[in-house]
Amino acid sequence: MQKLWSILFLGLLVFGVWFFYYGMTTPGMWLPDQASTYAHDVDYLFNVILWITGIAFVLTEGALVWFLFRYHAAEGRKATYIHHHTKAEVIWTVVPAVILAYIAYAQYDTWNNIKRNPMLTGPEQKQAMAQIVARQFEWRFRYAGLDGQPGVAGVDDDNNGTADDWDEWGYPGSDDVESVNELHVPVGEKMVFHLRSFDVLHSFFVPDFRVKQDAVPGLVIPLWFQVLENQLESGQAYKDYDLLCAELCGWGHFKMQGKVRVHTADGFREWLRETEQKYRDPG
Ligand SMILES: [Cu+2]
Repeated sequence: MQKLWSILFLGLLVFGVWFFYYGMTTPGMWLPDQASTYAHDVDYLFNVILWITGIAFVLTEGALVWFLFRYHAAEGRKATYIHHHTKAEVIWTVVPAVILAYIAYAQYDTWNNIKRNPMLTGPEQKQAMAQIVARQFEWRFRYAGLDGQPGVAGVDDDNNGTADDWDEWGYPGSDDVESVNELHVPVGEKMVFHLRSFDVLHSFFVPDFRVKQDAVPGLVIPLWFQVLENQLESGQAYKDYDLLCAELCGWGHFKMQGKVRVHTADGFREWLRETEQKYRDPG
């Protein structure tokens, strides 16, 4: 019976490793395109952690199989109960501690670049291109417009990341525009966004960009990304990417999906101009 179990667990080990190998080597089954500047760094960390956990899985599962196979009860032996083993305890404390310390060290630059970039906070912060408002169950985007200034240029230009930056939306003289479930951005530019929630927790998730950020009611959370120039082939006007909500936010969570349309730099400005024109002259 123990032999059967050891074969079963060995099968799980072999299947698990094969399944990962199959996924990694089959086009379209593994990670999505690396479409943003930091996608590569995020994937590197993902792979580092996958290898560490993968090796731990093979070792522990292998040990399980070996012990099942080698020490079965049929021989009439009793298990030994060991109460205290300093050497073993030191090993299983130090090894994970070293691994965790390494992961903390390895992710530091990437985390800093994505979450604590000077573009987002402090004196060097960059003007947000748009505000993203998540609500049950849609995404709403308000763009600062061609003047790069939410509301009316010259009025409340502090860009301090609070809601009031966007309160002048629709004021006379403002060139801000809005879109729903379709975020328009230019290729190759560093862009900052202010993420807010209208009601509950949501999560702004663009898999190809490796962007995932919770939207929290009451907070204005800055985020940034830069789409790689090579995403648009020459002559291509735009390309669409999936946008999802990655936080279970209610019954309609499943339909809280949209797209990010990446334009050429000129095409994006043209879109802003055209959309603003429609606002001014709806007929
Ligand atoms: Cu949601």
